[in-house]
Amino acid sequence: MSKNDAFSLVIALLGYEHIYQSSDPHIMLRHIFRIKISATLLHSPALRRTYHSEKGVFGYRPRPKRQFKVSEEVLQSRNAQSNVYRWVEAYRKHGHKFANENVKPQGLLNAPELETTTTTVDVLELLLKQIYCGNAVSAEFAYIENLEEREWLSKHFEQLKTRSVSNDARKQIAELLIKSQAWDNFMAIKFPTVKRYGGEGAETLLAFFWQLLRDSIQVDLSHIVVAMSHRGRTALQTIMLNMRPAKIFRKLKGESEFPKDCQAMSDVISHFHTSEDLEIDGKTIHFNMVRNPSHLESGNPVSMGKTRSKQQTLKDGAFNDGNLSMEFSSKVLNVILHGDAAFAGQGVNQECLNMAYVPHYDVGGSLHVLINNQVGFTTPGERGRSTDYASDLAKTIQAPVFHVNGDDPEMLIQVTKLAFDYQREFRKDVFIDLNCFRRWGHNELDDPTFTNPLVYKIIHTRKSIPDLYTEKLANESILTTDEALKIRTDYLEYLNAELIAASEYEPEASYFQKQWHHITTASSDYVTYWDTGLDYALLNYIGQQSVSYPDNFKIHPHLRKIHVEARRNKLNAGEKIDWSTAEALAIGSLMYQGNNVRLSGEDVGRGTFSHRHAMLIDQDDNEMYIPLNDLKGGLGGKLEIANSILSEEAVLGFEYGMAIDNPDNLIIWEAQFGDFANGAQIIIDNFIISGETKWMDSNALVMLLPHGYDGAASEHSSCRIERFLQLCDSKETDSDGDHVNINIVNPTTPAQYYHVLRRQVLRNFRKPLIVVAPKILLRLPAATSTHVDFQPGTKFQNILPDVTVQPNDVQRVILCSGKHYYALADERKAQQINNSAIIRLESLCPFPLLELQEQLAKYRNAKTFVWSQEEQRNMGAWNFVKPRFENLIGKPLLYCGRVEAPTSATGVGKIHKQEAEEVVRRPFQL
Ligand SMILES: Cc1ncc(C[n+]2csc(CCOP(=O)(O)OP(=O)(O)O)c2C)c(N)n1
Ligand SMILES: [Mg+2]
Repeated sequence: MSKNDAFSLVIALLGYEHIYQSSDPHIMLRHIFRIKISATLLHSPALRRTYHSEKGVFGYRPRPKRQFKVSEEVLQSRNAQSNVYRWVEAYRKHGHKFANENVKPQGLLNAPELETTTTTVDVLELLLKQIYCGNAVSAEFAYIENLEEREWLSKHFEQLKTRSVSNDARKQIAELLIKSQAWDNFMAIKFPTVKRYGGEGAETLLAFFWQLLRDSIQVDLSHIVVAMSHRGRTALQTIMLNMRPAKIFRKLKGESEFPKDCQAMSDVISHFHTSEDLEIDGKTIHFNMVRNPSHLESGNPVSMGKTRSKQQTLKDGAFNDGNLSMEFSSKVLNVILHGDAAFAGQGVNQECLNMAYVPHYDVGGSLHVLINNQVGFTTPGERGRSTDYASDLAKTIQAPVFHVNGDDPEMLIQVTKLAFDYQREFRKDVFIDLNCFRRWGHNELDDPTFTNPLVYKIIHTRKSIPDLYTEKLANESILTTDEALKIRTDYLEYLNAELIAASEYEPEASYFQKQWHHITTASSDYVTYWDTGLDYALLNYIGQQSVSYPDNFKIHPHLRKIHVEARRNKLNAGEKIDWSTAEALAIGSLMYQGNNVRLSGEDVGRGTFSHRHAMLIDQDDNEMYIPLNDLKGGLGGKLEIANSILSEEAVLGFEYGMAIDNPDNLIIWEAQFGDFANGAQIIIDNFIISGETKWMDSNALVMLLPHGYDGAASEHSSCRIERFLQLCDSKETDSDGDHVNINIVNPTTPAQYYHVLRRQVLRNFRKPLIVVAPKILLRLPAATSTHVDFQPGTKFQNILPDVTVQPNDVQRVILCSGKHYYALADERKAQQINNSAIIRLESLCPFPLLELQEQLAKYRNAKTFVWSQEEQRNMGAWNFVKPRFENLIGKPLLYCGRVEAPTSATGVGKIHKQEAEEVVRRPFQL
């Protein structure tokens, strides 16, 4: 092929042939470069995204752009030996396929790039084979784009096998492995029917934690936050994390893990959590292992959120207001342990990884370990995933993966150190894929040979990892067989003593301590009321600040009119205060009082309905500005605006993790439309709804769920109120107290919304809050408040009474909730009806019994009681309100609303209109 032909081919391949007619290849090349340069210009920071925060905003500082160059000398030598260099690179890329760290995924053994015909490179080949295709470890990082990282990884990985582990460390590791085996043996004998999800086959994991703790104290970390599923969890907790075995034994004898006077319903042993100060080589580090619900991997985002909350509380990393050059935490590390099947199978992992480097969700990289026993329940790898390795998802965020043979604890120690150092250096996620096995059936009670007979033939004839390792140390005269035996017998003796002690063991209260010390359990006997009003002068200042910006800030002209000036006028007049202003007043006033507020969800900064504008964007340079963070005076709370990735499960899990960590931060998550929350159902069911009851983990997480039938068809109309009502533990036959598991409100005025938000962190107890949030009320003139609704002495009202009717005239009482009220009120006015009262249930849970009784007592002549809703009969609050009304008020309640349907709203405009007219007309006619 001639030179010109070659260039023509390149041009054709690049798709430029329609532009380049020139026959001179050099001219063509210049054109190509010019095109590339202009494309680069388009990617300049100012134009890269629709908005950004290159200068940093609260909770975010841009990751630094590091300058990296391979030295001239190295480059020259690589150029001179380009074939050899390519060949070395091929080993770096493909070596893992031939490494023998354990069973290889099928179909990997192919890499012609590794072949060579020269003999002069024999020594090099040997070395490369040893490093990249060895027995105990292999690495994948060739897909990482960043050259500096690749260079760093090859350098450090190539030195890995030259490092050694001290004999003292080896003895300590052997002790951990022996204890781990003894723990599982003891449990098998004493509690043969318990599903313990033993660590047998993966005992090496303890070596990971041994090294992790030592690395962590070396760099002065103060906290490690860990998510971990069932496998080997209790062994780790009892052997390394100071959990008294008596606590587990007591539980297995049918008692609670909580003190006697505690109401918690509690959980199984493989879900126990740890919050413990560990002493390591004279230093203290706090180890927090988050709860592990049965839904595998769902605790991962929770641990990320908890990590970030701790970073915030410690004013660490981007939260450090003194050291403005700090981007990353220096104090708190997130560690996540996965099962192989669950890691590949559960979508929340993709969401978590996708979130890893996103501003306001970045925890500075997590350290991951896959406990890869190469089976999930009965499912082998090739039926459990489409990828070669169980860890392949890691590649989506270019995280390096180290595959380690679980038979080699010393290699795991080296790799742990390498992974830790990488995480510290680049503050990115990194994975250790611990190839191991599972000695018994999934939960020890079932028989693995039904489905995996051949593998289990091998497993049942091979020695255990602890036995192999102690034999090795005995052969090297580092730990004698007698010493190993003594470790085991001493430990079994200790476990026996703990078993006896279990009947006397009294668990200590581990809740409402440290940062939670001022929080208490809510009363189950009564509902409390909280004065959440404030002087209007202060609110006016806060409101004005919420739409202020620096002189040189170029605001969007339309926004200046409809948002900034409109809000200023409303505040000055003290009336017609709308929803988003009330929200700003609630958030700003909490900040003024010292609470941090975090608002997270898709597009929350602007707001789905373009009503919030809590962040403003400079029209000249795309920079973001958050007015409330420049509040003067007050106690300095900050607002974090976290525009999230398009995920519900991981993001809500993250926010829950933040909310259980610090009771003084108000964490608000907003769904784009209410029923998108169903993508986070696992987080809702297993954590938010039940976390306090199971685990004594209170939280005041707020979920804003836009709801309301407005012709936008099924998914956008309903937040599925009925589901949340089904999930709450409000009583059907008795009055509720503050102790209900969640608060569900459907506020109809901005002031009500303001009070209910403020109440969240001003009370002395914490409850998750579900807000059935508005769409049309955001701008409905009737749905506005005046300054008196915010003044001291005002509070959230569980019911909004009817103040327009003469009580004695009332023959019909219509109960409703939410925006439907305004349609009913309009209809009553249009029909000139004066014998019907309309009562708004603003709180659904707790059910506002007292207030309802009080209101109904006013209407002595009322004979008809109607529940009116716009939702279908099998949806909305009807099925919740009916039994409570009839049981507790003692009168029959009639239904008025849409008929039963499998979907929440029609997609046909005309039908929607007919239905909408019908649901407001009929309550007055029944
Ligand atoms: C979300 C979810 N789906 C299903 C299950 C039921 N289940 C429990 S353990 C398990 C297998 C897990 O395999 P793996 O992740 O490899 O962990 P291993 O038990 O092998 O350590 C399954 C399917 C579950 N707990 N959670
Ligand atoms: Mg597994």
